[in-house]
Amino acid sequence: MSQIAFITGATSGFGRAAARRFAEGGWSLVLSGRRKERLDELKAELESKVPVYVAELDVRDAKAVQDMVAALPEQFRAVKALVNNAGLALSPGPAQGVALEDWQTMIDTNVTGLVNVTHTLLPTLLETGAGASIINIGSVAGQWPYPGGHVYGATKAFVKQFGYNLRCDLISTGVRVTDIAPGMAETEFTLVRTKGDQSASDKLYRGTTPLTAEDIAEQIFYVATLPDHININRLEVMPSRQAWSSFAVDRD
Ligand code: NDP
Ligand code: 8X3
Repeated sequence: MSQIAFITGATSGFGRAAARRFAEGGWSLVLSGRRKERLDELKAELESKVPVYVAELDVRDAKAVQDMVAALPEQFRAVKALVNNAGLALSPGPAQGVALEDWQTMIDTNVTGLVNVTHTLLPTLLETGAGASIINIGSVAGQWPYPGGHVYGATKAFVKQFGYNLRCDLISTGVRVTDIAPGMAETEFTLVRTKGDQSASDKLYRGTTPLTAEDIAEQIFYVATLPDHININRLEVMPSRQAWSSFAVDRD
């Protein structure tokens, strides 16, 4: 059985940590993202352990995704685990102040991008069959509304429901589908969300204990390496120092 993981958004955060975790587990890696120099650095770091193929890829571009998969060298073709991790949030303020372009970027990346990659790799995963996995990185924001969640949370709700619906169709194929839904985790996520405001990012994580990229990488690897007959449908993971809060009430 092939042991190849295909990870999108491997240049940072969960994706990069997952690449390291799969390498530790002896899996071959197909890694993508838009920042080529970071991909090259990661390849240099990991290729003494396992075979690594890297490709500069913007998941929003369906044709680029198809071309990249079609160009995979033979030894990297039989993908067993697809980790749909590439994604982002933008504009953490109220919906009424957000530029349309930011909503579109989130939809194009978190929804269209994830669909592009899944559609392109589905035939490969079906060929791999029993034990293959599609592991989608959703979010607590796909389940729980919060102020400033607007389109970001809605894209992650799509990720969750798309995965559940895929499971219905893939039931007899052996291909598993999981929505891993992290809560607060310290990565470059908030830096991206605030368009480069390092102090806002530092402030969000200060004085508490967020999840780390490695915590989520461990969950991704766990899901991918479970016995073939087990499908985790959704894994919601929060820091123990994060929880829900009360309903908001507008008062006079
Ligand atoms: P990072 O910003 O650290 O990493 C995001 C990754 O996504 C980068 O590797 C980036 O690569 C890639 N990416 C973004 N846009 C594109 C694109 N158009 N095409 C290809 N790759 C892209 O954040 P995280 O690691 O935290 O985020 C990973 C996933 O986890 C996202 O889907 C996010 O929504 C989700 N998540 C994050 C949480 C958190 O608190 N950190 C909690 C819950 C979910 P590059 O820029 O090089 O293209
Ligand atoms: C990112 C985590 O808590 O900002 O998906 O929604 S949170």
